[in-house]
Amino acid sequence: MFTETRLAALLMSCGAAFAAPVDLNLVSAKVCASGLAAGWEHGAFMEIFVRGYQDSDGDGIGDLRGLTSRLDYLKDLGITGIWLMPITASADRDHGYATTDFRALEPQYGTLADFDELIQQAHRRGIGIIIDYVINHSAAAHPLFEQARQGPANPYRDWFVWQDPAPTGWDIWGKNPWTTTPTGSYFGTFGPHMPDFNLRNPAVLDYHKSSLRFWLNRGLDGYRLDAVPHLIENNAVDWNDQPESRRLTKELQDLIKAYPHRHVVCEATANPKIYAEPAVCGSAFAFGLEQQVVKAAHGDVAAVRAVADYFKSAPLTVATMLSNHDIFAGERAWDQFQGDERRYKLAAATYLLQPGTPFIYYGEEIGMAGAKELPGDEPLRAPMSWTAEIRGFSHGQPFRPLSPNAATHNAAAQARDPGSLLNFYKAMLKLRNNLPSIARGSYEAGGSEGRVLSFQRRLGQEHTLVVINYGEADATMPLAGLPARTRLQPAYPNSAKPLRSGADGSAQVVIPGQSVAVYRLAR
Ligand SMILES: [Ca+2]
Ligand SMILES: [Ca+2]
Repeated sequence: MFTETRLAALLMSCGAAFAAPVDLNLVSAKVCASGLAAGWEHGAFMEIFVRGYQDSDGDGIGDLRGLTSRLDYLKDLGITGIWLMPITASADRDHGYATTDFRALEPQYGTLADFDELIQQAHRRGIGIIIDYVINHSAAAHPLFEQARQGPANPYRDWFVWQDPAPTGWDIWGKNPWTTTPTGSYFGTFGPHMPDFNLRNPAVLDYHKSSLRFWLNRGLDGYRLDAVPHLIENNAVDWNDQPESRRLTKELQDLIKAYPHRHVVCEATANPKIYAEPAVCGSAFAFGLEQQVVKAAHGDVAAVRAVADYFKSAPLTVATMLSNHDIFAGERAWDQFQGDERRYKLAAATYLLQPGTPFIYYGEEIGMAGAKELPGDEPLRAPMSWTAEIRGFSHGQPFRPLSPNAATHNAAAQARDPGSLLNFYKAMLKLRNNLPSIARGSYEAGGSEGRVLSFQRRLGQEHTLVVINYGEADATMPLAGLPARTRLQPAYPNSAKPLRSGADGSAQVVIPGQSVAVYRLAR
């Protein structure tokens, strides 16, 4: 039974260091306070790879203390949320998706005290932190899997998916997901190094739920749930996005949101629009949209139309992006635009002004290029280019070489240049943070005319109009569906001329080539 003292202690404990082990069966979930105001999750997020962000102790590896020291940069940029790629202990010692302990930090990243300090300092700046959680699989080096592979009699055998002999007919992205060992065959959607958990086993699910609570109880603001359409498989044909996986995702969303002001976003490549619905995950990355945005910024007329139409059928709760840490979502934006900053800015404006929660990939805001000579997807995860030299990231030998354009495109140089990508991102985020209709309003009158896109956003009395011309030539865009005889005041850029709608709610805007304009409608 809760006494007021007990309640007060619990409220205080969120985000503070714990003196004693946490009760993993906490009924207290509903009273664990948030360090953030309601609605914080509608701001822009930064996706951060801790290993590549900021090294604080000279070992060449980014860490939590380093990240904490960069929170002022993120706040100044206008970021209100951070997604950390896995920070739990991993076997890969790189991206971190091969987990070896779901309740311990990657030792190279720091201590639980560092984690608590990061959460506190972020909250002090109005920034929330969500972390990656990989429920589908562990590393093959996870102690529980090492137990399971000892044989059918091991108590943890049924924590993973075993068959003997391996079934036939399976093909996941061109590969057989079954791996044969001397004691039987196990299933791994993403390969032999990442065995899938048996999420039909209630003990496994309880273990993961407790692990999710472990971090929430410390004051964490939510999760990015990895690969959720792969949680549960039925057979060689019915393995992707099964009804059981959707139901389980909803269960996890409910657990997390039982804590106040927590946020959940899912990686669900199979069906982002469905997973973004409240009935499944509540938010999911809008995979596919990023390709259309890049094409539109290159002037592809069909893509401009696709971008105009996207939010006519997508929930406004999707998470948008230009690219991320996975190569299937494209190269770093710099490489996709071959350094064409005008097109780069148009793409950024598109997803930062449209609905959805935008996730900026660290370094994107300064035009960081991929380190192309590296193998696999490593080019996407170079150390952040804080300055022209590596010293901005680490005083030691960095774990990976700097991005090839760090000499010109680094945070320090970009901050000094008024026309830089960094200052453009800042201007777009300022619009988002100052105009609630842009951050969380409706999507109305979305349309395109050739290479020009326009749409309106509305929240309560606030009403905004966004026009983006992806073409190189100036263009005249006819507008309809505006309130009659209303003045449209430029919100961006300051040099734009005010507009006025006619008695029939129409207007015309002349928009220079490769530019963006935002207007506020007078009440
Ligand atoms: Ca370090
Ligand atoms: Ca699975």
